[in-house]
Amino acid sequence: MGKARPRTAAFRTLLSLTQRLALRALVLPILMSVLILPISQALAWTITADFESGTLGQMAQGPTGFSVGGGMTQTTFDNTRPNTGTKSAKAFINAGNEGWGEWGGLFVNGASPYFHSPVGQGGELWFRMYVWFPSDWNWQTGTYIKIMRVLISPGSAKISLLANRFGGIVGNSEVVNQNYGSSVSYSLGTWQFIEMYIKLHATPGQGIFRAWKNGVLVFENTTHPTLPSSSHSATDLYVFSQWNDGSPVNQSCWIDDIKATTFQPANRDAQGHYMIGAIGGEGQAPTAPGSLRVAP
Ligand SMILES: [Ca+2]
Repeated sequence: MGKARPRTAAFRTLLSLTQRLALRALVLPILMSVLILPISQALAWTITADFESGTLGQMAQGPTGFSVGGGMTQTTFDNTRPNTGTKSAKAFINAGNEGWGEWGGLFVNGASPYFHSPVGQGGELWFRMYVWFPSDWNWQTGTYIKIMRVLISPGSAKISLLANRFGGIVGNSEVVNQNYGSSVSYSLGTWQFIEMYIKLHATPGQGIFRAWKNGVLVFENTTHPTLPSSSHSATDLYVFSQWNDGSPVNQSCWIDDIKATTFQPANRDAQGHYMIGAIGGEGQAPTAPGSLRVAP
């Protein structure tokens, strides 16, 4: 971090006093924030994806999109319905398809361009996205539709936000084979932001799983473990990925402004729980789209 300030005398002379003061104002708080990070957050990171820099019609992966190799074939950079900027990702699913490899995308642990690290016992993970489902969206399914997921490794267990066939928000943990119901549905015909939070812990009473819609708590569970063992960790993040029993019709939705972080956000919900919340209100130092901010 200290290298952020130019060191050569020649360079210093190019900086006006005002510029130096501005640099100091920027760098000092960052240094201080790193120094006071607890050891458990030593590898804290933030991922952001706003889909602004990709090629229209191409798979929505790479800088500003999903991980390289984590894109899905029918989910592309699109400029017809941005939440912010001029682009978002249009996620198409074919009638009769479950959408795997087609609908959504992954942030893969250790993969370019993010290289985010696993989140283990005692760690906390926030994961938010904006999503727009059209007003004639058809939720039909015999079971559930995956919306946002966190992979627990090693193994294949996931902690997820699902949709039921009425468009209701349902939580699910494959760690403890539990569903968490809610009285809240995904909205149609408007942008909404959906967020999940997991405190990762293998001890009952120490793990936490929460979800919000538009910054309002949808459900929480504080009694079930969120890891199978203390040596497991959260690794990959999924958007969509599988429509159990297949989509009833050809249909597209849009996603934008994904943010995932292990830094404690400044925002809180009405109950006082920390959350990322709405874009622009995250209360953290800005992070460039597609970047990964890692504290040493
Ligand atoms: Ca965007």
